[in-house]
This record gives sequence, C-alpha cells and structure tokens, in this order.
Amino acid sequence: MSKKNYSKHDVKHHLHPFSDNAALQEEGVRVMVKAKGVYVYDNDGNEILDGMAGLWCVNVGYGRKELVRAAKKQMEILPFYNTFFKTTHPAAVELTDKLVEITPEGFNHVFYTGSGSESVDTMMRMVRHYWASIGKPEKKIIIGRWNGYHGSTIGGASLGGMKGMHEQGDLPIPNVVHIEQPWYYGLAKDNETAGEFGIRAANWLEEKITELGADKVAAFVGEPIQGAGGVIVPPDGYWQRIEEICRKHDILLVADEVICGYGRTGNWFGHETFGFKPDIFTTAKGLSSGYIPIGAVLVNDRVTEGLLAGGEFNHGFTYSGHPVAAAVARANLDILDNEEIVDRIHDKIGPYMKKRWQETFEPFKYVGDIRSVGLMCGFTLVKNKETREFFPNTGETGLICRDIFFKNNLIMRACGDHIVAAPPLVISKKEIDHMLSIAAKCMREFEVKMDQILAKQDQD
Ligand code: PXG
Repeated sequence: MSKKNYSKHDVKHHLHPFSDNAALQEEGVRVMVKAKGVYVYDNDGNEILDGMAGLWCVNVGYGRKELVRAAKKQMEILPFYNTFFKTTHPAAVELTDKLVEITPEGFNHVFYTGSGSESVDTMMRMVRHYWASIGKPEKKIIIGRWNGYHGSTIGGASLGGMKGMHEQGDLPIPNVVHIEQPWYYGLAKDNETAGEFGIRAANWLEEKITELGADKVAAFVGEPIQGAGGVIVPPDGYWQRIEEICRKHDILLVADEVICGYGRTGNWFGHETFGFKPDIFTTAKGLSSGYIPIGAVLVNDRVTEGLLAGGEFNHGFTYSGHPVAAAVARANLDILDNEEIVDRIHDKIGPYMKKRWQETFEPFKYVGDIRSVGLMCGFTLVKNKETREFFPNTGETGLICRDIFFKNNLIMRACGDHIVAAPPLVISKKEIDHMLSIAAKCMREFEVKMDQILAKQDQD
C-alpha cells in the first residue's frame, strides 16, 4: 500500500471521533506524517502551522527529544506496573512530587487517569463519594454549564453542555444539571456592563442551587475558560462570585483544567489566572503535552481528608499512574518549568498574541467578539457586527471559515461560529506573525465568499 492511499484506505475501517464517517468514506482524510516545533506535515509534503497544538495539548511543541528519551528509558526499565494493590514505582512518585510542587498551596494529592474524560468521571465519582464519606450522601447533584465540554464518556458528556451530545444516548444521566454559560457578547442585556453581566451569570448558579436545595447539590464544575465551547472568557468578577456562592452553600467548586492547565492561560492553571480556589481540578492534555495519554485529578486537603475517612474508593483504571506516561509527563513538566515557558506566556507571548489577534481580526466585517487570554484565542463570526446579528444555522459559517484556513495550511478550529486557536506554548513572535498573516489572507477569502453567499440568499 503506497502512502498516497492512506487517505482513502484509512476510512474503510477506521471510525473517526466527532466525524460524519459516511462523508469521510467519500472525502478521505488528511494524512499527517511528522511534526516539528509548531508545524505538522502531511503526506503531500505540505507544511501546516498547527494553531491548535494538536487538540489544545502539545504545549511544549513537537519533536522534543527529552520526552522521547524519557519514554524509551522507562519502557526499558519498567514498561508497566499497576498502582492498585499496595504498589507504586519511581516514575509515579517523581511525577506526583512535581505536581505537588507546581500546584497551588493546599493541593497535595493526585489521582491518575488516562485522559481528560477519565479525569472528569473520576472527579464526578469522587465528589459524590466525598459527601457520602462525610455523612451527606444526599448531596449528589453536579451542576455544569451549557456549552461546557467535559469529555465523551457518559459522565463527561452528561456534565458537558453540548446539546448535540445529549441527543445521542439519553444524556444527561440523573443528577447532572446545567446553568447558562457566562458569554457576555452573546447573552448580555442592552447597556449591561461586562462586570454586571458577570455577576448576573454567576448568580444563575445560586438560583439553581436554591431551586434544587443546597442539601442535594454536590459540586459546581466549570472550565476557567470554556475551550471547545469556543474560548468563552468569563468577565472579571464571575469566578469570584461563583466561589462565594459555592462557599455560602457548601458546594464543592471544581475547575476542569483539561485545556486551561499547564501554562495555557499564562499561569500553571487557569484558576490562578482568574484568582479563585477550587477544591478539585481535573487535568490531562498539557500534562504530557499530548505525547502520551495521561490525566490527573488534583485534590485539595479538605476533600482528601473526607475521602480518607471514607475507606476504600472503589475506582481506578488499569493505566492509572502508567509508568511510561508518568515518566513522559514528568519530563514535560520539567521542560515547562526549566524553560520558564509559563512565565513567557504570561509576560511576553500572551500579551503579544492578544494585541496581534485583536488587530488582525478587528477590521473584518463578519467578526464580532474578539478574545484572547494566554494562548487561548477566539472570535465569533457574525452576520452584522453593529447589530450583533448571528448567522442562521450556527456552525455552518464556522465550518466554511475553518475549511479556508485548513486549505491554506493553517489549523484553527470552528466551535459553532466561534473560530479559535491555541498554538503550542513555544510559538515565537515571528511564528505568531506568520500564523496571523495566513489568517488575515484566509479571512479576506472568507469575506468574499460570504458576500457571495449572502448576495445569493438575498436574490432567492
Ligand atoms: N474536559 C475538557 C475541558 C476538555 O476540553 C475533556 C475534558 C476530555 O478530555 P479527553 O482527553 O477525554 O478528550 C476535554 C477535551 C475540540 C476538542 O475539538 C476538545 C477536547 C477533546 C477533543 C476535541 O475542541 N477537549
């Protein structure tokens, strides 16, 4: 089989995630063969700027030999052993030490998983077990947000607020409910300031708790910045008010840091960027920069104490604390730390991106809300930016735009009609300029195409 056939051959037998697999049978898929720095290369020899760091995860960039060496060494010494039955191994111990070092004060315990979804499901079981352990088993309800994304397992998909996911397979499961997302541009009232909206949006949590009864609610879970929902950045003050409400009603506060963690927002964790203290936070992706699957749930002292009182927690995965994954994750955290990558995002690259992102997209007439924190960037495609009129059939326009980027060898994501980017944290200023010059060219092409589509719709 020649390499050229991979595209069509793949889809004969491979069912792809979040894809219309019937359509892929016709179209084939793009075949990526190698990567270096912020670029990936397909089997036609195209150099593609990866503005999404894989899937929001390749924080240290592609081609890091240190991670390859860590994996090889660990595979040779101890490729697998479990952490279930009164056992551990040096790789897990070394990773745990590093995690305790980089996480904020009060976080001294880690539960390992194999992915973000497993981290979220672990957290959901953990918060219920925590309340049961301290004598409040009726506190079971977990509150998430519409348009949040927390993974694809039954727990994660239930907690997430993606209606298209709920439609498939009778979700959400019982005792998982949602409040509206804190999206100022889309949901504010006329003349409402961002600050006022942020408080109103946080108060939706209090209203929900009151409706359900605080004695029934276990936790509130949110991404510090909603990622797959389209890089929805909450207004200042939102998270402080959420924290206040959780404390007042004795509800656990959980940050899902699967995207925001490990430097993406300019601090080690997104909740530090927004200045709040969760009780638990879930992570994956950037923990190993995507080089190998691994996730971790970080648990504060209060919750740990409750869990320890509860006897055995009947939960765990074969690959919890997998030695090779742990060794790679440790090497990855060492790179982030030793090369001061998080500080670089905070002080230099994040602010540079924010300015350049704003000035690149601002001039385009179909671009509304423009936002950027660290290296999480987004904007929203709108039909009329004066009146904030959105395009009908949410998602269609986003895909038109996304496909133009893709065709021009720049990977950015469409989340509905939000266009987002999250490049590797090692991207240079020059590479940001390059990325945004391609993006501007794509947006000109997109504008012409949309003018034609809208003119035709007017005629019909
Ligand atoms: N929580 C959050 C906040 C996530 O972003 C998960 C949990 C689940 O992680 P796993 O490792 O099980 O996929 C995620 C994952 C996208 C996209 O297209 C985003 C994610 C995954 C796949 C695609 O934006 N986020």
